[in-house]
Amino acid sequence: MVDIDISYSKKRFNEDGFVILRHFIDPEQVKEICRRAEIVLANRTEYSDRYTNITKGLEKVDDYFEDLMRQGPQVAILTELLGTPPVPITSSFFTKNKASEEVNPHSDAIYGGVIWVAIDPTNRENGCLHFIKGSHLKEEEFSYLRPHEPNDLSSHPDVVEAIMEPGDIVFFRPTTVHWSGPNHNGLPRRGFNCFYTGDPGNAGQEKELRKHLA
Ligand SMILES: O=C(O)CCC(=O)C(=O)O
Ligand SMILES: [Fe+2]
Repeated sequence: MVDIDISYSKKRFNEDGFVILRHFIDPEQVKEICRRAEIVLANRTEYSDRYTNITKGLEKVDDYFEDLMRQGPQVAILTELLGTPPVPITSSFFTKNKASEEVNPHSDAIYGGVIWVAIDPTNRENGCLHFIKGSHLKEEEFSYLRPHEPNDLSSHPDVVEAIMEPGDIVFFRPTTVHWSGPNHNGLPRRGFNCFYTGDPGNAGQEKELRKHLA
């Protein structure tokens, strides 16, 4: 892990609704996440009706992911960013092999925080994440968005392309609007995500909500 300017990261997280930290997960751990997630994917028997490319609940299949959600290096940072210890809900793997596997603009939930770790280099060509800066402060304006409904926000003035290298991590507020476009060049684009709620009182509710969101 590299040196982190926590007050700058907090500022970005609070003002923009997300912050990217470079080289956060060390290469050996990125490989291990990928190796174990690929095993879960190879053995899965249940598929989401809407998405072929999202596998949730990795922690139910492999305790490694339960430990990583609870004790990984992201937990200390997220605690700082949220000002409260995050409550882990689920961890997921997002692949993107076909151009059709788009995740349309959406927000994830109301409370807590989300992390997404790049397993492969990701950019516009293979369908990187995009965020609308500051959208977490405009919940009403974006409340119509659903991950399965196309809405083109690509020319929004506050859009940011999250170009990332393996081991880079993005921390974002679940209310920050985000999406990922088509994979144009077919290069692998895998990401590991953990979703946390910030308020233990909401854990059950958020788990329910998370079932329906990307
Ligand atoms: O990786 C993707 O394509 C979408 C990720 C996402 O929606 C999330 O991490 O909440
Ligand atoms: Fe999402």
